[in-house]
Amino acid sequence: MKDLDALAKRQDEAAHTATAVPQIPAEIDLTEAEAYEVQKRSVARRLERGAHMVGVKMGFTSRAKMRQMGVHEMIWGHLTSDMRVEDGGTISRARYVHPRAEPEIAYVLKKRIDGELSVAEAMNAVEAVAPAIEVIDSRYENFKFSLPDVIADNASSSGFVLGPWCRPDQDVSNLGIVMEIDGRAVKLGSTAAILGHPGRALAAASRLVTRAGLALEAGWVVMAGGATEAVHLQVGQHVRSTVEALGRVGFTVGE
Ligand code: OOG
Ligand code: MG
Repeated sequence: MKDLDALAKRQDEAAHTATAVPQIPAEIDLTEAEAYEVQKRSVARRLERGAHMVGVKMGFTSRAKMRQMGVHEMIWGHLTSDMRVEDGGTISRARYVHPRAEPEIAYVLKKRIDGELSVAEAMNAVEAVAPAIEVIDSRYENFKFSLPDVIADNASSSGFVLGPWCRPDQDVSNLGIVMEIDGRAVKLGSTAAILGHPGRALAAASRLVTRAGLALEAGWVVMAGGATEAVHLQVGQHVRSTVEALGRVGFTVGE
């Protein structure tokens, strides 16, 4: 018998205490479905401490991300209220194991999505779109993981920053992105890197998340996935991402 509860507790404690853990032993041979069950149970422990669900994140929706991490399948994770970082705010480096930042865009939903939608249908459910940065932090040593490992670890998600909300009826298929650290451009990209159109990440969320038995609720945020590779973060850095036509979003890394 695989002890999914024990794995959930281990992943939750690793995240909660910012302590790296070894990868899940290969002998356990965790399936993808079991890994999502571990993710769900580990997030449930966080919800018991008082956080609430605010959305989902998609992962590995761009080739740059797949290549950087060596994982070639789309994944998703839960976003909880305690992960939200204010735009212009400061994160505490001490609360993470080895944080990285990646430029994304985020959607907020005006309608509940409880089944698989086409891109056009999914975009109809969108209230607004915003430039966003995800702070990822694998709880595994050396930021190394297999597909089931990263799924069990809530898809490395640990923080998200949302910029200004913009009208949803503009074309977001190919907007330039510049991510800067301390005013120096470190990553250049385009929203087109996200599955050719970031709306596809939302359609994919409707498929994968509802298949897992969870609906996407009105008011929830959906992060479309990193458009470029993620960059390591260090104390004192100021990170900013600017998305053409949408605006900018940023934060500072404190101790
Ligand atoms: C896994 C999470 C992937 C994305 O945007 O592609 C992700 C990781 O890279 O650690 O968040
Ligand atoms: Mg991401």
